[in-house]
Amino acid sequence: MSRLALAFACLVAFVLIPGVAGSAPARSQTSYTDRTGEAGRAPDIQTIAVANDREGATAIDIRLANRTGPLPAGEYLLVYLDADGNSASGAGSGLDFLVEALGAAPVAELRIYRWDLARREFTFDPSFAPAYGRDWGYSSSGSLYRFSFKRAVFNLAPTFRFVVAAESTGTGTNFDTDWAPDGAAPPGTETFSYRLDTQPPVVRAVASSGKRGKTAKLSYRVTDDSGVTQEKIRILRGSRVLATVSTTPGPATPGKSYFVNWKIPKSLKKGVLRFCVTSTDEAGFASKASCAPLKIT
Ligand SMILES: [Ca+2]
Ligand SMILES: [Ca+2]
Ligand SMILES: [Ca+2]
Repeated sequence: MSRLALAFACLVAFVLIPGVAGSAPARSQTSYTDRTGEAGRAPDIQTIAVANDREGATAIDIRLANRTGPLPAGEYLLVYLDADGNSASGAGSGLDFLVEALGAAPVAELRIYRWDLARREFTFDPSFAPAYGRDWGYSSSGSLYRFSFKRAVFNLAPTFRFVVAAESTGTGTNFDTDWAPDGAAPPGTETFSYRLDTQPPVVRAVASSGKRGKTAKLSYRVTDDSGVTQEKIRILRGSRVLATVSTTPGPATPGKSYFVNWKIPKSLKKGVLRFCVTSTDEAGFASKASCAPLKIT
């Protein structure tokens, strides 16, 4: 599968022709969708996007279909976390923590609750409060509402699960709630699952060849725990970089071969060059370089 070239730098006046076939859509995060129009008076969850960086800082971005700006008083956004990824610990389907943002424009009130096995309820845990703003936080921008936290705050398992709820209080105990996923509504058992990107990609360049004046396919294999990477390919004679090709983010599927196109200048001498591939994922991890011969005929 060809990789789309993002940009190129051209040294010694070489011409680069980026690969054009089989482009993959860029993906910066894992996205989840919820129905709209089913929330009653509650904030209506439309999409949720989760991403993490290489320090383990994780963001859950909730897009609401029917709200913009800070939530008003009486409305809540709730994120339940199955932090240990173990359905046997925690409430219901295994939910260990509850992060609550209570709308009270312009500044929301934030609280973290921990599942209390003895009391069979989520109990406010004030020990999280001092780290607010440093290790975890909440913000909103337009119709996007973000919960963010470092992995260590909840000791997140590599694959953790979560549920989002949006609530609006009516009179007395009269709540409207939008659950995502729908099947999480009590006594539901459904959750979303997110796999943290914790490992750098592994890339292997594969010996390639091409004729002068023609387009060479520079081949490689790449895998990553996120499934999405982008590559930088350098073409070298000795230690001298003749050209560089970069790709846009695309799938990194085990067992698949990828390539970028490089137009070999007619003036290039026959012989064996080298090309080296490095891969980065969207969390910011970088692979070691892998190099292979590039035979010019
Ligand atoms: Ca919804
Ligand atoms: Ca659990
Ligand atoms: Ca990774």
